[in-house]
Amino acid sequence: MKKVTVWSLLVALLLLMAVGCSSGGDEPAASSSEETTSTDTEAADTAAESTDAESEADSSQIGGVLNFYNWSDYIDVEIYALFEEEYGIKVVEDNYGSNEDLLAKLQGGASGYDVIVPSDYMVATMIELGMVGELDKSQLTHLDSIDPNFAEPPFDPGMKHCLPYFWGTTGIGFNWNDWDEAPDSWAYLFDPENAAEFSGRISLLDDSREVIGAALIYLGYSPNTTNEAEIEEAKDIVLGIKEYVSAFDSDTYEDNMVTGENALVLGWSGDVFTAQVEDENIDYVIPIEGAVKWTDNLCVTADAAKDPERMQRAMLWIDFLSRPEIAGMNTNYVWYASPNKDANEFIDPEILEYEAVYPNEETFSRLHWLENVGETTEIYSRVWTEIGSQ
Ligand code: SPD
Repeated sequence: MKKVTVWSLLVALLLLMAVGCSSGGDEPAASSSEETTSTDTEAADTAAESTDAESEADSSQIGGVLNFYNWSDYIDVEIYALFEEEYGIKVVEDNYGSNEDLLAKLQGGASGYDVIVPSDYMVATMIELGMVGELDKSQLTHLDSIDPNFAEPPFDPGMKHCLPYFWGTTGIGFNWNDWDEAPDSWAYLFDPENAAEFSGRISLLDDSREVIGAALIYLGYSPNTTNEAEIEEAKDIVLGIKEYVSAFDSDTYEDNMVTGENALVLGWSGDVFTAQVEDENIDYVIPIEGAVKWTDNLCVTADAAKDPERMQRAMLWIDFLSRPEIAGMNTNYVWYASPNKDANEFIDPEILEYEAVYPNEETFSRLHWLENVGETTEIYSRVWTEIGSQ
């Protein structure tokens, strides 16, 4: 259960009304953005609206199933009902906990997934391996809504394969009951003396690049280093606190913060805010040494892209999630930042002003993207296995 504010209820209600009014009659389906369009560009908007409406009418009630492979707790499930009501397409969701799990599942032969949500560096890997298809941009009607900061991703030039879905950071989740000041350094997590205080109540993400990356940043190195000695040093940092770590977990760590089982976590921003709903003493900090920032992206699997019906459903789904009002509704639920600039008017102002969700420029400058490290991936995997087994 995610944060529910008066604002998000209001936006959700407006959306439900818009979809309710648009289905079932002779009128073409209308998205709620059409109802909130500003007046000074009325003529252009009206033209755009009728084009939108026509394409929605043409493609309405397509039917069938779309298989969505997503991170856990990463969508407002109300969106499934809205999409199904408009297009008759049922979305079936399955979850993974890390980019590496996603890759392994697809490489293992899973061919039924239509839309997947890899992060930045994994998009690059999947493009290289031919595992994602190209988008059919003629079906995507909200490309202009993408914030220019996200519209030229280095891992997918020209957004040829994927559209950004959410972005966020990886930092430290904690409980104010344990602290007078926020633990704003990786040393609070990675220095064994500090970690010992929370023995058995520390959780780290079950994610090789994130855990090793945080340790590398703590050491002053790049989280994308290809220097084996630096990666080995990072391994020793993680092993140095391993006896105090209760779990490597990317799915339930935030729930375990609420129960008090976890006191200190390496976690993703929005997940920790979920826990904050249940306990206002739970908080999240981006360490002063810097941290990882990431973008998760909506991509079509290569298998789906080869099948015109699957491709059509995939494009409709990606386009639907990119509607500003749907993207806004989604952020209001998951508390991850939206790369859709036009969604801002639908996002609860409390979220937009919350610097842990939308970091200020100074903090942003201390954040690093994870990149595809090519052959060094094998070193990260080996080190990760050693961390797990020692
Ligand atoms: N609960 C969903 C969290 C999704 C976070 N994705 C993060 C990817 C970082 N590499």
